[in-house]
Amino acid sequence: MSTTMNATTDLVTRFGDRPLLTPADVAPSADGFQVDCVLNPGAFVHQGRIGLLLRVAESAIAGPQELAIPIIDPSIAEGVRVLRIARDDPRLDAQDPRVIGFDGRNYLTTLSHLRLAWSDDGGRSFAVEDRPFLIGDPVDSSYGVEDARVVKVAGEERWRIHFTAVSPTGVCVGQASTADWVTARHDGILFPPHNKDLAWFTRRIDGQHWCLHRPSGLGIGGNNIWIARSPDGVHWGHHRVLVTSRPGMWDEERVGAGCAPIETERGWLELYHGSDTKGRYCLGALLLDLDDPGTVLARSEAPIMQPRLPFEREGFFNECVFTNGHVVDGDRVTLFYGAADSVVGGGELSISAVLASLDA
Ligand code: MAN
Repeated sequence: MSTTMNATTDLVTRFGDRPLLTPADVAPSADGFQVDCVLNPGAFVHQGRIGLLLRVAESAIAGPQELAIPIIDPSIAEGVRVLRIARDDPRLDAQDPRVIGFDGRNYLTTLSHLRLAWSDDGGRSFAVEDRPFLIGDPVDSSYGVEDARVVKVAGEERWRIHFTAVSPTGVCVGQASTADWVTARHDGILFPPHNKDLAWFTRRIDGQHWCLHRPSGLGIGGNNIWIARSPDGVHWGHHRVLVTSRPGMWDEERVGAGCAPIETERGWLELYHGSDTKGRYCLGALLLDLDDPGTVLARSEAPIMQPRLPFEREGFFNECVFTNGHVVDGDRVTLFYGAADSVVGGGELSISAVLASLDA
Protein backbone atom coordinates (compact mmCIF):
# COMPACT_ATOMS: atom_id res chain seq x y z
CA MET A 1 0.00 0.00 0.00
CA SER A 2 1.10 3.53 -0.60
CA THR A 3 2.29 5.85 2.10
CA THR A 4 2.13 9.63 2.01
CA MET A 5 2.34 11.23 -1.43
CA ASN A 6 2.89 14.84 -2.22
CA ALA A 7 -0.48 16.50 -1.64
CA THR A 8 -0.19 18.38 -4.93
CA THR A 9 0.10 15.23 -7.05
CA ASP A 10 -1.90 15.37 -10.23
CA LEU A 11 -1.42 12.72 -12.88
CA VAL A 12 -3.87 14.05 -15.48
CA THR A 13 -2.45 16.09 -18.37
CA ARG A 14 -5.25 18.44 -19.38
CA PHE A 15 -6.08 19.20 -23.02
CA GLY A 16 -4.98 22.82 -22.66
CA ASP A 17 -6.33 25.30 -20.16
CA ARG A 18 -9.87 25.59 -21.48
CA PRO A 19 -12.91 23.32 -21.16
CA LEU A 20 -13.87 21.02 -24.03
CA LEU A 21 -17.55 21.94 -23.83
CA THR A 22 -19.49 24.72 -22.13
CA PRO A 23 -23.25 25.49 -21.97
CA ALA A 24 -22.77 27.83 -24.95
CA ASP A 25 -22.05 24.73 -27.09
CA VAL A 26 -25.40 23.12 -26.26
CA ALA A 27 -28.79 24.19 -27.64
CA PRO A 28 -31.63 24.26 -25.09
CA SER A 29 -34.04 21.34 -25.47
CA ALA A 30 -37.14 23.60 -25.66
CA ASP A 31 -38.19 27.21 -25.95
CA GLY A 32 -38.12 28.98 -22.60
CA PHE A 33 -35.28 26.84 -21.28
CA GLN A 34 -31.65 27.69 -20.77
CA VAL A 35 -28.67 25.37 -20.44
CA ASP A 36 -27.04 26.11 -17.10
CA CYS A 37 -24.44 23.35 -17.05
CA VAL A 38 -23.00 20.62 -19.24
CA LEU A 39 -21.13 18.11 -17.16
CA ASN A 40 -20.24 14.56 -16.15
CA PRO A 41 -20.23 12.75 -19.52
CA GLY A 42 -20.20 9.03 -20.11
CA ALA A 43 -17.79 8.05 -22.90
CA PHE A 44 -17.49 5.27 -25.49
CA VAL A 45 -16.15 4.55 -28.99
CA HIS A 46 -18.60 3.84 -31.81
CA GLN A 47 -17.65 3.41 -35.48
CA GLY A 48 -14.24 4.98 -34.88
CA ARG A 49 -15.56 8.10 -33.18
CA ILE A 50 -15.50 9.00 -29.51
CA GLY A 51 -19.02 9.56 -28.24
CA LEU A 52 -19.90 11.41 -25.08
CA LEU A 53 -23.23 11.09 -23.32
CA LEU A 54 -23.40 14.49 -21.67
CA ARG A 55 -25.46 15.54 -18.71
CA VAL A 56 -27.22 18.73 -19.78
CA ALA A 57 -28.73 20.61 -16.84
CA GLU A 58 -31.43 23.13 -17.74
CA SER A 59 -33.65 25.57 -15.91
CA ALA A 60 -36.59 27.59 -17.16
CA ILE A 61 -35.79 31.19 -17.98
CA ALA A 62 -36.57 33.12 -14.81
CA GLY A 63 -37.12 36.71 -13.74
CA PRO A 64 -34.41 38.24 -11.54
CA GLN A 65 -36.35 37.67 -8.33
CA GLU A 66 -37.38 34.06 -8.88
CA LEU A 67 -36.21 30.51 -9.35
CA ALA A 68 -37.84 28.55 -12.19
CA ILE A 69 -37.50 24.81 -11.75
CA PRO A 70 -38.61 22.45 -14.54
CA ILE A 71 -40.17 19.13 -13.53
CA ILE A 72 -41.28 16.38 -15.92
CA ASP A 73 -45.07 16.16 -15.82
CA PRO A 74 -47.03 14.29 -18.52
CA SER A 75 -50.29 15.96 -17.48
CA ILE A 76 -49.03 19.18 -19.09
CA ALA A 77 -49.04 19.49 -22.88
CA GLU A 78 -45.36 20.46 -23.04
CA GLY A 79 -44.47 17.51 -20.79
CA VAL A 80 -42.68 19.78 -18.33
CA ARG A 81 -44.14 21.89 -15.54
CA VAL A 82 -42.25 24.92 -14.25
CA LEU A 83 -42.27 25.61 -10.52
CA ARG A 84 -41.65 29.34 -9.94
CA ILE A 85 -40.51 30.39 -6.48
CA ALA A 86 -39.82 33.96 -5.37
CA ARG A 87 -36.27 34.25 -4.05
CA ASP A 88 -37.50 35.99 -0.90
CA ASP A 89 -40.17 33.39 -0.12
CA PRO A 90 -39.62 32.42 3.55
CA ARG A 91 -40.40 28.78 2.69
CA LEU A 92 -37.31 28.64 0.42
CA ASP A 93 -34.01 27.17 1.57
CA ALA A 94 -31.55 27.81 -1.28
CA GLN A 95 -28.13 27.40 0.34
CA ASP A 96 -26.99 24.59 -1.98
CA PRO A 97 -26.93 25.66 -5.66
CA ARG A 98 -27.91 22.10 -6.65
CA VAL A 99 -30.82 21.25 -4.34
CA ILE A 100 -33.39 23.53 -2.71
CA GLY A 101 -35.92 23.00 0.02
CA PHE A 102 -39.33 24.58 -0.49
CA ASP A 103 -42.40 24.16 1.66
CA GLY A 104 -41.25 20.89 3.16
CA ARG A 105 -40.05 19.30 -0.10
CA ASN A 106 -36.69 19.07 -1.83
CA TYR A 107 -36.22 19.90 -5.50
CA LEU A 108 -33.28 20.06 -7.85
CA THR A 109 -32.59 23.53 -9.20
CA THR A 110 -32.06 22.13 -12.70
CA LEU A 111 -33.57 19.32 -14.78
CA SER A 112 -30.95 17.12 -16.47
CA HIS A 113 -31.20 15.02 -19.60
CA LEU A 114 -28.55 13.04 -21.50
CA ARG A 115 -27.29 14.32 -24.86
CA LEU A 116 -24.82 12.87 -27.37
CA ALA A 117 -21.69 14.59 -28.68
CA TRP A 118 -19.21 13.16 -31.21
CA SER A 119 -15.50 13.65 -31.83
CA ASP A 120 -13.48 12.78 -34.93
CA ASP A 121 -10.18 13.99 -33.48
CA GLY A 122 -9.57 11.74 -30.52
CA GLY A 123 -11.63 13.74 -28.07
CA ARG A 124 -10.05 17.18 -28.61
CA SER A 125 -13.28 18.68 -30.00
CA PHE A 126 -16.93 17.62 -30.07
CA ALA A 127 -20.08 18.36 -32.06
CA VAL A 128 -23.12 18.25 -29.79
CA GLU A 129 -26.42 16.86 -31.08
CA ASP A 130 -29.40 19.23 -31.08
CA ARG A 131 -31.81 17.01 -29.20
CA PRO A 132 -31.75 14.94 -26.01
CA PHE A 133 -30.90 11.23 -26.33
CA LEU A 134 -32.46 10.20 -23.02
CA ILE A 135 -34.84 12.16 -20.83
CA GLY A 136 -36.37 11.46 -17.44
CA ASP A 137 -39.42 9.30 -17.04
CA PRO A 138 -42.50 10.72 -15.20
CA VAL A 139 -42.54 7.81 -12.76
CA ASP A 140 -38.97 7.42 -11.56
CA SER A 141 -37.02 10.40 -12.90
CA SER A 142 -39.28 13.44 -13.06
CA TYR A 143 -36.37 15.48 -11.61
CA GLY A 144 -34.08 14.22 -14.37
CA VAL A 145 -31.44 11.73 -15.43
CA GLU A 146 -27.78 12.37 -14.69
CA ASP A 147 -24.18 11.19 -14.84
CA ALA A 148 -24.31 8.33 -17.38
CA ARG A 149 -21.85 5.47 -17.33
CA VAL A 150 -21.59 3.59 -20.64
CA VAL A 151 -20.32 0.02 -20.84
CA LYS A 152 -20.26 -2.71 -23.44
CA VAL A 153 -19.85 -6.01 -21.61
CA ALA A 154 -17.77 -8.66 -23.43
CA GLY A 155 -20.08 -10.89 -25.46
CA GLU A 156 -23.02 -8.46 -25.42
CA GLU A 157 -24.40 -6.62 -28.44
CA ARG A 158 -25.91 -3.58 -26.73
CA TRP A 159 -24.31 -0.83 -24.72
CA ARG A 160 -25.61 -0.55 -21.21
CA ILE A 161 -26.15 2.99 -19.94
CA HIS A 162 -26.41 3.49 -16.19
CA PHE A 163 -27.62 6.82 -14.88
CA THR A 164 -28.84 8.53 -11.75
CA ALA A 165 -32.65 8.75 -11.84
CA VAL A 166 -34.04 11.47 -9.58
CA SER A 167 -37.66 11.94 -8.51
CA PRO A 168 -39.64 12.90 -5.39
CA THR A 169 -39.35 9.26 -4.32
CA GLY A 170 -35.56 9.36 -4.32
CA VAL A 171 -32.27 9.08 -6.13
CA CYS A 172 -31.65 5.71 -7.74
CA VAL A 173 -29.75 3.88 -10.48
CA GLY A 174 -31.55 3.38 -13.79
CA GLN A 175 -30.47 1.44 -16.84
CA ALA A 176 -31.09 2.06 -20.52
CA SER A 177 -29.52 0.32 -23.47
CA THR A 178 -28.84 0.92 -27.12
CA ALA A 179 -27.44 -0.96 -30.10
CA ASP A 180 -26.93 2.00 -32.44
CA TRP A 181 -26.94 5.30 -30.50
CA VAL A 182 -30.04 6.31 -32.46
CA THR A 183 -32.72 4.74 -30.29
CA ALA A 184 -32.55 3.67 -26.66
CA ARG A 185 -34.68 1.48 -24.46
CA HIS A 186 -35.38 2.26 -20.80
CA ASP A 187 -34.74 -0.94 -18.86
CA GLY A 188 -36.02 0.35 -15.52
CA ILE A 189 -34.48 0.87 -12.11
CA LEU A 190 -31.60 -1.40 -11.08
CA PHE A 191 -31.00 -0.14 -7.55
CA PRO A 192 -33.62 1.66 -5.44
CA PRO A 193 -32.98 4.85 -3.42
CA HIS A 194 -30.63 6.10 -2.27
CA ASN A 195 -28.07 4.87 -4.76
CA LYS A 196 -25.89 6.22 -7.58
CA ASP A 197 -22.43 5.90 -9.19
CA LEU A 198 -22.86 2.42 -10.66
CA ALA A 199 -19.77 1.05 -12.45
CA TRP A 200 -20.36 -2.24 -14.28
CA PHE A 201 -17.38 -4.50 -15.02
CA THR A 202 -16.50 -5.00 -18.69
CA ARG A 203 -16.62 -8.77 -18.49
CA ARG A 204 -18.09 -11.49 -16.35
CA ILE A 205 -15.85 -12.91 -13.62
CA ASP A 206 -16.48 -16.46 -12.54
CA GLY A 207 -19.60 -16.44 -14.73
CA GLN A 208 -21.12 -13.45 -12.89
CA HIS A 209 -21.72 -9.81 -13.69
CA TRP A 210 -20.13 -7.49 -11.13
CA CYS A 211 -20.71 -3.86 -10.31
CA LEU A 212 -19.67 -1.15 -7.92
CA HIS A 213 -22.47 1.01 -6.55
CA ARG A 214 -22.95 3.69 -3.93
CA PRO A 215 -25.85 3.46 -1.51
CA SER A 216 -26.05 6.30 1.00
CA GLY A 217 -26.99 5.91 4.61
CA LEU A 218 -29.14 8.60 6.18
CA GLY A 219 -28.32 8.93 9.86
CA ILE A 220 -26.26 5.81 10.44
CA GLY A 221 -24.02 5.04 7.47
CA GLY A 222 -22.30 7.17 4.90
CA ASN A 223 -21.46 7.48 1.23
CA ASN A 224 -19.37 4.41 0.54
CA ILE A 225 -18.61 2.21 -2.48
CA TRP A 226 -20.19 -1.24 -2.39
CA ILE A 227 -19.72 -4.24 -4.65
CA ALA A 228 -22.33 -6.74 -5.81
CA ARG A 229 -22.67 -9.57 -8.30
CA SER A 230 -25.42 -11.05 -10.39
CA PRO A 231 -25.97 -14.18 -12.50
CA ASP A 232 -28.09 -12.34 -15.08
CA GLY A 233 -27.49 -8.59 -14.69
CA VAL A 234 -30.98 -8.17 -13.23
CA HIS A 235 -30.90 -9.86 -9.82
CA TRP A 236 -28.09 -8.59 -7.62
CA GLY A 237 -26.78 -10.06 -4.40
CA HIS A 238 -23.70 -10.65 -2.24
CA HIS A 239 -23.62 -6.90 -1.55
CA ARG A 240 -20.82 -5.71 0.63
CA VAL A 241 -19.03 -2.52 1.40
CA LEU A 242 -15.74 -2.22 -0.49
CA VAL A 243 -14.30 1.24 0.18
CA THR A 244 -15.34 3.75 2.82
CA SER A 245 -14.67 7.46 3.15
CA ARG A 246 -11.55 8.19 5.25
CA PRO A 247 -11.76 10.67 8.13
CA GLY A 248 -9.26 13.51 7.87
CA MET A 249 -8.41 12.80 4.23
CA TRP A 250 -9.39 14.28 0.85
CA ASP A 251 -12.13 11.62 0.53
CA GLU A 252 -13.47 11.97 4.07
CA GLU A 253 -17.07 12.84 3.19
CA ARG A 254 -18.05 10.64 0.26
CA VAL A 255 -16.62 8.27 -2.30
CA GLY A 256 -18.19 6.98 -5.51
CA ALA A 257 -17.04 4.94 -8.51
CA GLY A 258 -16.32 6.49 -11.90
CA CYS A 259 -17.11 4.31 -14.92
CA ALA A 260 -16.25 0.71 -15.75
CA PRO A 261 -13.10 -0.61 -14.06
CA ILE A 262 -10.10 -0.89 -16.40
CA GLU A 263 -8.61 -4.38 -16.68
CA THR A 264 -4.82 -4.35 -16.20
CA GLU A 265 -2.30 -7.14 -15.58
CA ARG A 266 -2.17 -6.16 -11.94
CA GLY A 267 -5.87 -5.93 -11.29
CA TRP A 268 -8.98 -3.88 -12.04
CA LEU A 269 -8.13 -0.20 -11.92
CA GLU A 270 -11.04 1.98 -10.87
CA LEU A 271 -10.93 5.76 -10.99
CA TYR A 272 -13.21 7.15 -8.29
CA HIS A 273 -14.24 10.48 -6.83
CA GLY A 274 -13.99 11.55 -3.26
CA SER A 275 -14.98 14.75 -1.50
CA ASP A 276 -14.00 16.33 1.78
CA THR A 277 -16.28 18.02 4.30
CA LYS A 278 -15.87 21.33 2.43
CA GLY A 279 -17.36 19.68 -0.68
CA ARG A 280 -14.09 19.66 -2.67
CA TYR A 281 -14.18 16.80 -5.21
CA CYS A 282 -10.96 15.06 -6.35
CA LEU A 283 -10.20 11.79 -8.14
CA GLY A 284 -8.31 8.79 -6.81
CA ALA A 285 -7.60 5.21 -7.89
CA LEU A 286 -8.40 1.76 -6.55
CA LEU A 287 -6.81 -1.51 -7.57
CA LEU A 288 -9.06 -4.57 -7.20
CA ASP A 289 -8.08 -8.21 -7.47
CA LEU A 290 -8.61 -9.56 -11.00
CA ASP A 291 -10.31 -12.80 -9.92
CA ASP A 292 -11.98 -11.45 -6.79
CA PRO A 293 -12.79 -7.76 -7.29
CA GLY A 294 -14.17 -7.69 -3.74
CA THR A 295 -10.53 -7.53 -2.58
CA VAL A 296 -8.91 -4.08 -2.61
CA LEU A 297 -5.19 -4.39 -3.39
CA ALA A 298 -4.31 -0.69 -3.27
CA ARG A 299 -5.88 2.76 -2.94
CA SER A 300 -4.56 6.28 -3.58
CA GLU A 301 -3.42 8.09 -0.47
CA ALA A 302 -3.38 11.43 -2.29
CA PRO A 303 -5.66 12.39 -5.19
CA ILE A 304 -4.52 11.62 -8.73
CA MET A 305 -6.44 14.68 -9.94
CA GLN A 306 -7.49 17.83 -8.10
CA PRO A 307 -9.37 20.98 -9.13
CA ARG A 308 -6.51 23.12 -10.43
CA LEU A 309 -7.51 25.15 -13.49
CA PRO A 310 -9.81 28.15 -13.03
CA PHE A 311 -12.77 26.39 -14.70
CA GLU A 312 -12.33 23.42 -12.33
CA ARG A 313 -12.24 25.68 -9.30
CA GLU A 314 -15.08 28.07 -9.97
CA GLY A 315 -18.54 27.49 -11.45
CA PHE A 316 -21.97 26.24 -10.47
CA PHE A 317 -20.38 24.12 -7.71
CA ASN A 318 -16.84 25.21 -6.89
CA GLU A 319 -13.71 23.07 -6.49
CA CYS A 320 -14.94 19.98 -8.28
CA VAL A 321 -13.55 17.43 -10.74
CA PHE A 322 -15.79 14.40 -11.32
CA THR A 323 -15.44 11.62 -13.86
CA ASN A 324 -17.80 8.96 -15.15
CA GLY A 325 -16.37 8.56 -18.65
CA HIS A 326 -13.09 7.54 -20.22
CA VAL A 327 -11.70 5.79 -23.26
CA VAL A 328 -8.78 3.35 -22.93
CA ASP A 329 -6.14 2.78 -25.61
CA GLY A 330 -3.21 0.65 -24.41
CA ASP A 331 -1.56 2.48 -21.54
CA ARG A 332 -3.35 5.72 -22.29
CA VAL A 333 -6.66 6.75 -20.76
CA THR A 334 -8.46 9.70 -22.28
CA LEU A 335 -10.39 11.08 -19.38
CA PHE A 336 -13.51 13.21 -19.65
CA TYR A 337 -14.73 15.00 -16.57
CA GLY A 338 -17.18 17.50 -15.22
CA ALA A 339 -15.51 20.63 -13.87
CA ALA A 340 -17.14 22.75 -11.16
CA ASP A 341 -20.42 21.05 -12.19
CA SER A 342 -20.50 23.57 -15.08
CA VAL A 343 -18.45 22.42 -18.04
CA VAL A 344 -16.70 19.36 -19.50
CA GLY A 345 -12.92 19.00 -19.46
CA GLY A 346 -10.61 16.47 -21.09
CA GLY A 347 -7.17 15.11 -20.38
CA GLU A 348 -4.94 12.07 -20.48
CA LEU A 349 -3.35 9.82 -17.96
CA SER A 350 -1.08 6.81 -18.12
CA ILE A 351 -2.24 3.56 -16.54
CA SER A 352 1.33 2.61 -15.59
CA ALA A 353 1.83 5.99 -13.91
CA VAL A 354 -1.35 5.53 -11.87
CA LEU A 355 -0.30 1.98 -10.90
CA ALA A 356 3.16 3.30 -9.92
CA SER A 357 1.52 5.97 -7.76
CA LEU A 358 -0.27 3.21 -5.85
CA ASP A 359 3.12 1.62 -5.01
CA ALA A 360 4.77 4.86 -3.90
C1 MAN B 1 -26.32 15.91 -5.70
C2 MAN B 1 -25.56 16.54 -6.84
C3 MAN B 1 -26.53 17.11 -7.86
C4 MAN B 1 -27.51 16.06 -8.28
C5 MAN B 1 -28.21 15.47 -7.07
C6 MAN B 1 -29.13 14.32 -7.44
O1 MAN B 1 -26.95 16.89 -4.98
O2 MAN B 1 -24.76 15.58 -7.45
O3 MAN B 1 -25.82 17.59 -8.98
O4 MAN B 1 -28.46 16.62 -9.15
O5 MAN B 1 -27.25 14.98 -6.16
O6 MAN B 1 -28.41 13.27 -8.01
